[in-house]
Amino acid sequence: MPDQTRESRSPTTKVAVVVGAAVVVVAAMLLVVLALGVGSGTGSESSDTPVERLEVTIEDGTVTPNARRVEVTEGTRIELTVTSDEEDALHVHGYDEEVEVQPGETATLSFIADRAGRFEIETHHTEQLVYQLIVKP
Ligand SMILES: [Cu+2]
Repeated sequence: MPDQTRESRSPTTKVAVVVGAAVVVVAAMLLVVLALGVGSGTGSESSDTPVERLEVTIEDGTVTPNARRVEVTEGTRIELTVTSDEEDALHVHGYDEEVEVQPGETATLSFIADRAGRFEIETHHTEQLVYQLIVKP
């Protein structure tokens, strides 16, 4: 009889069943999270993404480097670091990425060079051509 079966189950058994079910649910959720985590790691931007670090220094009105040619392949992450003793702005033409820097501070700008071509990186206040970024397909 159903009633007898239910009564024969001790409260401890019921708790054990509930806990067991909860453990299964949590384990399933963990698997999903792990699967998603691994999936995103192999996405468009993984740890394999090449990185080109470019430094810019503005000191006493002099911008370094000056029109330096840099070649990267499409998909490279560009990480620009600007150190300046005056207020200025660094502009990546074509990608239209811009970062402002305050006197005595360091500013960074990071973007993926996902379009081939030749792009000028210049300062806007001191108006100097800093880099010529060549992005190869
Ligand atoms: Cu500009």
